[in-house]
Parts: sequence; structure tokens; C-alpha cells
Amino acid sequence: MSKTIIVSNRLPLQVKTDGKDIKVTPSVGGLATGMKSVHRDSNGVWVGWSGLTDEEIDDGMQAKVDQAVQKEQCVAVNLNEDDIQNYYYGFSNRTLWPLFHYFLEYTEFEKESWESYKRVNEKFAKVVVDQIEEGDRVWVHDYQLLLLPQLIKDEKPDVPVGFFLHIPFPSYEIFRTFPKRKEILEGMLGSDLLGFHTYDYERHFLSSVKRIANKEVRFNKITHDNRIIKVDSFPMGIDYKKFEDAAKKNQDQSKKQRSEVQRRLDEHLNESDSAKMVLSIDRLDYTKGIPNRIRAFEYFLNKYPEYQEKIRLIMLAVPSRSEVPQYQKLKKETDELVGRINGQFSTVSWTPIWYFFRTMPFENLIDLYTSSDVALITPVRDGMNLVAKEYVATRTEQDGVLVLSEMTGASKELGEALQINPFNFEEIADTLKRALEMPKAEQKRRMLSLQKRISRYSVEKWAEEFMNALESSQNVSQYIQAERLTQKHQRNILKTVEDSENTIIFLGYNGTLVDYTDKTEDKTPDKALYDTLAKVSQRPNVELCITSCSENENLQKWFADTDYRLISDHGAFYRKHNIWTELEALKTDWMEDVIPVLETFVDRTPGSYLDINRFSLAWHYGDADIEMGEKRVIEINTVLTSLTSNTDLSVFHGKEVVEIKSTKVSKGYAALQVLKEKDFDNIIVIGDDWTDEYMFEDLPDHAHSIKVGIRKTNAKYFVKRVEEVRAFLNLLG
Ligand code: GDG
Repeated sequence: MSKTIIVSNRLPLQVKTDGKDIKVTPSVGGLATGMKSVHRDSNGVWVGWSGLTDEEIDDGMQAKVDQAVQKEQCVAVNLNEDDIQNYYYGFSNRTLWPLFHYFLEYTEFEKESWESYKRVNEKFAKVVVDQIEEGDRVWVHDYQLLLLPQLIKDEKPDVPVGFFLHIPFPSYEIFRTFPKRKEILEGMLGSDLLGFHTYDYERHFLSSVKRIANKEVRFNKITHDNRIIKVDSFPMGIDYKKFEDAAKKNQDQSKKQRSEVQRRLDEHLNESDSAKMVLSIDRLDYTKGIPNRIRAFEYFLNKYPEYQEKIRLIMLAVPSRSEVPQYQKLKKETDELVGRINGQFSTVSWTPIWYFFRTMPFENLIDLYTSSDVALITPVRDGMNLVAKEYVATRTEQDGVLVLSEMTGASKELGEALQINPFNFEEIADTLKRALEMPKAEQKRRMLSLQKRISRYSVEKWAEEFMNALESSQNVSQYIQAERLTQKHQRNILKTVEDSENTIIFLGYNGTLVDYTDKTEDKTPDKALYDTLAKVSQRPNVELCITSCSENENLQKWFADTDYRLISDHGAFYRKHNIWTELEALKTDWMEDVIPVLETFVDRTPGSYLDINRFSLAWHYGDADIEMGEKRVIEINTVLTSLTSNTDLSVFHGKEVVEIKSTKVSKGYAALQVLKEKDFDNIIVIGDDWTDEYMFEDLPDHAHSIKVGIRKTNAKYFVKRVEEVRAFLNLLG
């Protein structure tokens, strides 16, 4: 039975050892909940680090750890102390985390930690690849494993790989500063589906893919390595029912059943009718806007002194990454700010900020959520922020107000929250006042809409949608009309050759018969190719016609010793029985008018250039800013269409090129002239680029047309690589 392999930095469990015994407890975080149906029900496997370093596990213990972890359907990746220091605290949390959250000033780049990051991603790849069986799929999570998708693809090209990024993807202007930007993108592009929390992260990623990795992007699809990669947003949800049920239970409990935390909260709330509580919960992280929040609260107490002694900010800050200096600095700053404000405003019976620096059990978390009039969530940058959603889920009476930073991914979905700019203290203070004074009816109206939306798109639904999208990303023919050329198709075509009186095979050259990676130079045919072509042409009823954009001198040089038909220069020249003819008396006087127009585009688009060929003009923008280039294409089309109407000129848009030429110069037109010479009852045509599309389109419907590569095509079939063309020709031979 096929399974899903989930991969994340940490396994969803806590492993404790007291020297001899191992204790494993499953953790109940959001991701683990969301993945439950994928992991448990489908017999899945979860690959990740157990939390214990190699140094903490002695020889005798390893087998026990593996066994205990296996019981939870998990497989551990073994990491040592050095990995944790360099890959985890180093590259993941001192480089990628600040960079992706726009903290350029905190972003350190050290070669050693980059090397370690690569090494650990390889360790993960090895474990994952070992687990893969026929029919399996892999879902990789988060910024610690950005190189993993490609490492898996290299080993298992046919296994579907999905990747989800839990943090923001920064804008191109930020991402481009990063020394290993290309390597990171290429690592991610090993996936078949890439998921982000929001559309903004998705478009930032696509922009970097276009501009840095120089890949073809159409809407949300990337063509890379003969695959189509889909990019989409999947806003992560929460286990809504779990929070709602826990809140209901909390409400129903008797006084005696209440926790110590709940009792303390009640004491404050019962002091007077106007007593209010404001809540914030986050990991102590500089992205969460904690100092901003405290300063804004101070500003609020000064600006609205009537709230003094009535309002309390409860701040739960969970310890996090305390080995990283910026986190130590933040801890110090937070302690000092809380101390200063409490020192300044406290009275005998009131302290404005209750500050907890620890984790709390789930039940206490619910005490906090259900007792607070306002949730004040102010990150300066946050991928999603699940706390905002959890607060909403626990408001069973539909009261309470969510004040939410517009810099969180969650703000895109939670339009009914009061949204603030976390850098604007005055706005935070005024919005807090508005929240505290909001009429109950308005609270209810907003809360109901929020709840309706969040309950619908739960974390289970999120995982399900991602998996469905991964499944459908496999179906390449969904995006292109052509069918993959199978063995059966090949045998059928071979049969038509055997049954025919006269077959002609039109073959593209660069990119069809020879690999064409260095696009600046034509490639000379190799011996194997000469042999293959010779074999095919020895069939008495078969003729070959090689069609190329190259100049006729080149083709003549390469195929001087053969009698193949040749079409060169995009279809302008034709060779038969070793005699070259110009297919049309081609005029070029139109170039005089068009060249100055295209030159203005060259001037206005840095990186673009004009190629003046014998019969055509081509404006290339592959090295220009790709987005600017695409904008210019629209302008060029408008200008040229008016200029070329009433002429036999046409404008073609290819990959990063706009070409203007006579309609009579095309491989399609040339191929039709060849067909007029003889009664060919069977036609095969194979090509790879946009100039070959004219043959696919112009040749009769019964032609067997095959495209090399998977870009949009008019051909009936497609193959992925040049080797497949050669293998097919060998079969015909
Ligand atoms: C990353 C991204 C993205 C917190 N304190 C306690 C506790 N929690 C739980 C909360 C919530 C979770 O931790 C925190 O989730 P967030 O989404 O707010 O933030 P990150 O940890 O930064 O997570 C973030 C997320 O990944 C998912 O993709 O939203 O943007 O940074 O569930 O309830 N739970 C318990 N005790 C605590 O003291 N039991």
C-alpha cells in the first residue's frame, strides 16, 4: 500500500532518556494534528530529528530509541552536537530565519554553517530515500529543509515531492541579497508542488524564481528540468474543534475544578465591572513584536489614564532558541521593559503586566484565551500566526476582540479583526481602546464571521487540500494537451511507417537531435547521431528532412555526405539532392522601418538586445529584468501590430524573444512546400522549440507530431529528452 512520508526538522514527539530507559510522548502541536490523517490513517511515516544528539545516545541506547520512535510510525535522522550548532542554531536560525523575516541586520552568513546545512539536508535525504517504496509520496516541511526536495528528486525522479514553507517568503529585493540564493531556489524546485501560507509569499517566491533562477513562470506554474512545478497558497488552519470543545469544558467547570491560573484570572476580573484583560501569547522571538507591544501598552496607559488599575496585559512568552545571541538580547530587553512599566505604574493592588516566561499546559492556555477581552497580537513579521485563530476558536459566546498585526499571514484571512501596523504605537493604543469599548453586538458580528471561516478551513482540511493538489500535480497532461509518447504509441507509429509507401520525417536539430544547453553555439552532430539517421534513411520508403533555424552553411557542412533534405534559416532555404534554393524571393526592405522601433525598446530595457538576421529581426530580453521584459512585450506587440498590418510580416513571441519576419519564412511553410513535391502518405514531425510549432500546426492532421519538452504545444505527443528522440529513431531504423 502506498504511503506518505512526512519530513520535518523535529519529529512530532518528545524523547526523554534517564540513562537507561527511553520515554517517548507524542506532541500535540498544530502540525502533528493536521498531519494525523495523513500520518496515522494512511500508514504513513514521519522522518525527523528525535531531539537527542548522537552524543546523548550511547551505543546501547540507539536501538531502543529507534524502536520507541518506530512505534509512533516515525523514523529518526541522527544529528550530532555539531549539526545542531551549525545547521540548526547556525544556518537555520541565524541566517534563514532572520532573512526570511526581513531582519537583514540579524542575518549572519558563515560558510561553515552553510556546509553543515547541506550535510544535514543530505542526511535527511538518505533516510527519506531509504523509506521510499513504489507509489509513495513525500511531503517536506519548512525552512530547515530547503535543499531536501531536489536531493530526493535526484535519487527518485518519479516520486511526487511536496514542500510547505511555514514562514514568510521574502520579497525579491530581500532574497537577492543572500549569497546562496540560487542554491536555495534550486533545492526547493526539486518539488512538484510548493505551498505557502499566503498569495504574497507565493508571488515573492515566483518573482525570485523568474529573476534569480531564470526559470519560465506562467501564472503559478514553473517549467524546470522538464517538469511543471505548481506553486499555490494553502493558509494553515487549526484543530478548531479541539479548542472549541476545551473552551466549552472550561466554561462548564465548577469553581472547585478551576485551575490555579483560572482562579487568579477570576480574581482580577471580579475586582470590578470595568476590569479588563488583554492577552498575548508567543514564542519569545524578535519577529513577534514583543517590545513594540509593551511600548504601545505603556503609551496607552499614559494616553488613557482612566484605564489604569482596570486593565491588565497578560503576556505569555515561551522560551525559544536561547542559544542564539539575538534571543538573549530580546529576553533582556523584554525583562527590562516589563520591569520599567510595572515599576512606574503599579499600585498596591494592581500590576499592569503579568509576564510569564515559560510554557503552560494546554488547559491553562485555554484559561487565558477564554478569560481575555482582547487578544493583542503584534508581530512585525509572522508566516501565519495560529494564536490569533486559536483565540477566535475559544470564544464560544462570540465576544472578545482580536487586534491583529497586518504583518501576519493570518491577517489576510481575518478581515474582521481590528488590524494594526505594529510599528505605529499610537495606532496600537487607539485600536486597543476601540477594542475595549466595542459594543457587544459588534463583537458578536465580527466574531461570528471569523469563526465561520476558521472552522471551515481547519488544519485537517489544509493537509487534505495540499495532498490533493500534490496528487493532481502529477498529471502533467492537465496543463498541456499533448500525450506522453509511450512504447505503445511508438509501435503504432512504426507500423504506419511499415505500411506506408512514402514516409517523410521532419526533424528539428538543436534541442531535438542534439542537446542544446549552450544556446550561443550550434552543436556539431556526434557519431551516434550520424549512425542513427543513416539507419532510418536506409529504409527504402523513408526520407528525412532536417529543419533548423541555423544558417545553411552549417547544415551543409554537417550533412554534406548525405542526401537528406535540409531546411535552414527558419525555413528560408531548402536543400534537395545537394542543391540549395531560396524558397521565396524574400524582401527585407521592411527592416528599415522596424529596426528603429525595436532600438527604442533596447534603449529602454537594459539587458535586452536586437538580433538582425538575414530575413528576420529578433528582440531578446532573456538578460533583462524578466518582469520588465514581459511588460515590454505587450507594448512591442501593440506597436508592431499597427506597423505590420497590411504587410506579410508577422510577430512571434517565443521564450524571452520577440521575432518579426515574413509570414513566408517559417518551418511550417517550408515543410508544406516539401510536401508538394511528392505524394507522402505518412508524415512524422519532431521538434522542440516554438519555431517547430508552425510545423505542428501547418502540417496535415494525420501527421504524427512529437514535441521535445513539456511547454505548451500543438503537437500530439511529447517526450522529455533528446535521448528519447534518438531511441525512437533507432526503433524506426
Ligand atoms: C511557525 C511560524 C506559523 C504557544 N505557547 C504555548 C503553546 N503555544 C502554541 C500555540 C500555537 C503555537 O504554539 C504557536 O504557533 P504560531 O503560529 O503562533 O507561531 P510559531 O511557533 O512561530 O510557528 C508561524 C506556524 O509555524 C504554523 O505554520 O503560523 O508563522 O512562525 O499553536 O497554541 N502551547 C502550549 N503551551 C504554551 O505555553 N501548550
